[in-house]
Order: sequence, then C-alpha cells, then structure tokens
Amino acid sequence: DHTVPASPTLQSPSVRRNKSDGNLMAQDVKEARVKVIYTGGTIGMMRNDRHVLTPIPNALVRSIRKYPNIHDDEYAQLRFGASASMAPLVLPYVQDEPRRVLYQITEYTPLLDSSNMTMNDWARIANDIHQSYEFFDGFVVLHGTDTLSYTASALSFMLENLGKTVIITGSQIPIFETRTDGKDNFTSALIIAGNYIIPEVCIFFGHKLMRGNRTVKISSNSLDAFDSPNVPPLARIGINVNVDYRLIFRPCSIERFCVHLNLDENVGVLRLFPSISLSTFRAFLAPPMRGVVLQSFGSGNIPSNRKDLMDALKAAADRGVIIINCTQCPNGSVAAIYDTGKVLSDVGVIPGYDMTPEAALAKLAYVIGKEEWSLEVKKQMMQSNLRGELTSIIAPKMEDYDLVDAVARSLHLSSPQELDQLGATLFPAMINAAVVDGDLKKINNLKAYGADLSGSNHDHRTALHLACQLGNVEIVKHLLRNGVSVHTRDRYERTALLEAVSTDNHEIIQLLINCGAHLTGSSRAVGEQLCAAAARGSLLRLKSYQYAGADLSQPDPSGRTVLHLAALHGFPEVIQYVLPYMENVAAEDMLG
Ligand code: ASN
Repeated sequence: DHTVPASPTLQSPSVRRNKSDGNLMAQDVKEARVKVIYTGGTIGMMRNDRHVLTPIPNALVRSIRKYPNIHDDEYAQLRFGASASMAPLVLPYVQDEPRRVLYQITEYTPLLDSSNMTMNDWARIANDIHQSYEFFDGFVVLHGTDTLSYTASALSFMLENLGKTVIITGSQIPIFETRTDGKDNFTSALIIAGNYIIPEVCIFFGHKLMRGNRTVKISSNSLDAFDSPNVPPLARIGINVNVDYRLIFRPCSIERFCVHLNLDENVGVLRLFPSISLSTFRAFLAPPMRGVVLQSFGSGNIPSNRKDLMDALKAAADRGVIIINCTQCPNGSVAAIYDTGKVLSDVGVIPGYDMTPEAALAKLAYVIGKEEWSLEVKKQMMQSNLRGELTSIIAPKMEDYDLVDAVARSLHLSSPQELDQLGATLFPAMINAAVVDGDLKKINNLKAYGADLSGSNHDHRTALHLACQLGNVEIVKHLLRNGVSVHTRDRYERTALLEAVSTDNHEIIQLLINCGAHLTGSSRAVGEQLCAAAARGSLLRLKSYQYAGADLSQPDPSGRTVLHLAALHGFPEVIQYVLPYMENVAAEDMLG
C-alpha cells in the first residue's frame, strides 16, 4: 500500500521548504489526489510457465515507479523527500490540465481475472471507496475487462449520492508489453479523475469515457473493447480532453454520499430463443429466483402464441419475482409497439427500456437488496432512471424558444461547434446574473435553454460558490437539487463550504454538509484560520468551522491553538466554547 499522507495537505511544508531553498519545482503547482484500487485483470498480467496470462502480485506498482511517463520520480523526491520508494506516485505534468495528480495504489489480494469476480468483490470496492472518500479527489479502479461492465453497473447503484469521479479501466494488452493499451487507459483515467468532477461511475477505454452502466464489452481482442450503444461518450480524449457536460448525470438530492452493500444474488438473465421449452423456462423462474432480466426479441417481443410461457411468467410475477424486459439487440429500447410485446405488461413484466442486460442485472441485485423498499417500490425503481442507466419514453418538455439559437442567428453562427462555444460563453455569465438577482425562474429557464448549471467561470467558480457567498439559501438548495457539485475548488482552492464559513451562514453550512461537502486542504491552514478567529474573539466564526466539520483543537503552523489565542486576547466566552473540543490538547499541555 503506497500511502499518501492521511491529511490531504495541498500546500505542504515540504513544498514551502523547497521554495525557500530555491528548489522551486512545485511553485504554484496545484495537486489532486486519486486513489487507485487495483483488483486484477490483464493490465497487470504476465505469462506464466504454461504460457497463459495470470496476475502477478506487486509487479504493476514496481514497474510503474520505473516508467517516466506514468511516474515523475524527480517531483516525488522533491515533494516527499528522499525515501521515494514509499512516496506516493506522481503523474508527470500534463499540458492544459491544472493539477498534478498524486496517486496511491491499493493492490487487492488475490489479484483476480475479472471472470473470477463476484458480488462480494463489488462490495469490497464500494466499501474501500467509502472509507477513503474524503481523502481523495477521485478514484480509479483497475479491473479485468471481461466483467468490467457488470462491476461498473453495480457500483453505479451501490455508490449513492456520489459526488466525485470514479473511473474503472483496464487493458487488453498487459502494461509491461510494448504495444500496451494499459498505459493510455490508466494515465487518461488518472488525469480525468484528478482534474474533472464527473460524479458518476465511468469506464475509460479506447480514448472514450463512458457512463459505466451504459457499457457492454463488444470485443475480446479489439483495443476498443467497450461501447455505450445507447448514450454517447461523456468525454473523448484526442489532443484535448473534451467533456460533454450536458450528458453528465448528477445526483440531485441533498443527501450525503453513502454505500449500499447488500445485493441479492438470486437474480439472472434469461435469453429467449425460438422454440425454448417450457421446462427450461420454468426451471429458470423457479425459487429461489427473485429477479429476472428477460432478454426478448427486437423491441421487446416474445411469441404471443406461447400461452405456456405467458402462464409461467404470470405465475412467477404473482409469486413476487421481478421480471424486467430488455432487448437482445445491442442498440435500441423495448417499446410496446407490437402485439407480441404488449402482452408482457399484462402478465406483470416491467419494461427495462434501453438498459443493457448487465445494468438490468446489477440493478435487480441492488433494488431487491433494499430491504426497506416494498415490492411495489422495487418495481417502480426498476422502471425509473436512478443513475442514468435508462431512457424512459417520456421525453422532457422543451422550451419552444431557444435563447442561444436567437443569438447565434443574429451573429450568423450555425455549426454545432460554434453553438456550443456560444453557449459556453453566454451561459455562465447569465447564470451568475440570475443567482445575484436570486431569480429561480430565470435559472430554470436557462437550464431549459440548455445551460449547464454546474459550469464554472474563468476562476473555476460555480454558481454554487456565488450563491453561498451571497447567502441565498433557496438558490443554494435549488443548485444542489440540480446536481451542482459541492467539491469544485476555485482558482484559490476555495469550495462552496469555505464561502459559507466565511459568511458564517450556518444554515447553508448544514445544507452543504448534508450534501457530502467537507473541508479540504491543509489542517494547518484551518488551524491558522481558527486561531485568527479566536484572536478576534469571533465565536461565530469558530462555530462556523465547527459546523463545517473542523477539529477545533487543530494548532496553527507555530503550534498555538485557539485556547492560547483566546487566553492571550482575553476572550473567556471563546475559551468556554472551545474547551470541550480541546481535551487532548489541554491534557498534553498539562503534561508538558
Ligand atoms: N480475462 C481478463 C480479465 O477480465 C481480460 C482483460 O482484462 N482484458 O481479467
């Protein structure tokens, strides 16, 4: 385990020391931390004595340290000191990306070919992301390709209210080989996980970032092994990284990140074929089966002249088995447009729209594992879009007047690229103006015109930063419900939570915390702020920090705490407030 120091210090003392030494490698460098979970797969395999590929423990991390285009050893030594073999790995500088990516690899034992993975392995990954969530900006999972789409689909459901980027990747050729695709896949995943907030479980493969639960493995030998047949890629990597922010599915409730680990294993996929026998069909639906993906023909059809199959389906549905109808076609959706499809709803089969069988299976395991939901709720959830995994047929209502189109017409712009560029220029300014005016209606209209409410301005500040700074609770709630990230850091490393602390708005602090926000950056920097507040006697500010999750016993860089400062400047009410949080410090001081 190559551990990054526990507290996510962004401007560490060692960098400052380097600066004063004139050793200014890290000047003004911004850093991002990515946790890498290495589960196995071809990416880290070598041929064994029987000439077949098998995962080799420790080989991947040992090799990566020697690859200068995956690990910048010089930076690591300057940043973390001479004992570089234990230091975090560092991605070399990447043109146009603001942050240096520091990454820590946690290698699983045993490393697995993904064909050997089970639902327990999905739970282990979900749990590890949960445990280290606050210490990292993003997560990369290295995984075999064979069952990667299943894992990605399952994680997309298990990681609830996800606010950070999770990317699963692997390769078709081991990273140790000259023609490997592993190096590109891995470095691109690190760059995106460290620099972009895409709060989804994604797959990066073959120059594309795809929504994980929309993917299928389409080739056992092509380096473009995955496709997302019903949704375009979220990002494409060419000379530049092009993220399509309109496609990103964001959690839109004010709830904290958590994981749901209880999956029901009594689920299965039944692929229909002409002349399937009743006994096969019945055997599949028999107890203990609780959820079945029925892969039907075309747009969701099954033979309407097979009453025996219908009766078997009805009997299973009546027993409480959830049966979800997905098409065998790689692309497209089920829809009740034929008589042969219509009959299914009569026997209690639920439409799965354009879900992949992988996503439908993982969703069944997740939904059935939600013991607090009734059967009716579970059925409802299976047809609802929970994580961008399906497109239901109810199209969103469009506004009939498109603002950007109107401006484009007046400027004689017409190509899609020009229109996108125009939107990217106009919308952030217009959203900000609406936030300043506190105008919810205007914000909604802009969204309907295609504006991305999560967009940021030149200083990387989002509408949420502004709303928090202005203290408008209603707008803050609205932006959170529209999925604007609480984790975006502006040019000066400030998050929305810091804005709320700086304006002592306790209601907003609570809202952000409920949405999974947490303090980032150096604990010493927080200590400095706490001491400054204590020196001013600002009880209000200390409370703001406390509500935001700060440890009030944190010392400033000179080792003084709020107690020292409050005592020195004579603020007994501050001493009284902070004392309960200072037990350790007080005890140490007394001993010292
Ligand atoms: N059998 C390998 C696996 O899924 C395939 C790969 O990773 N390319 O682990």
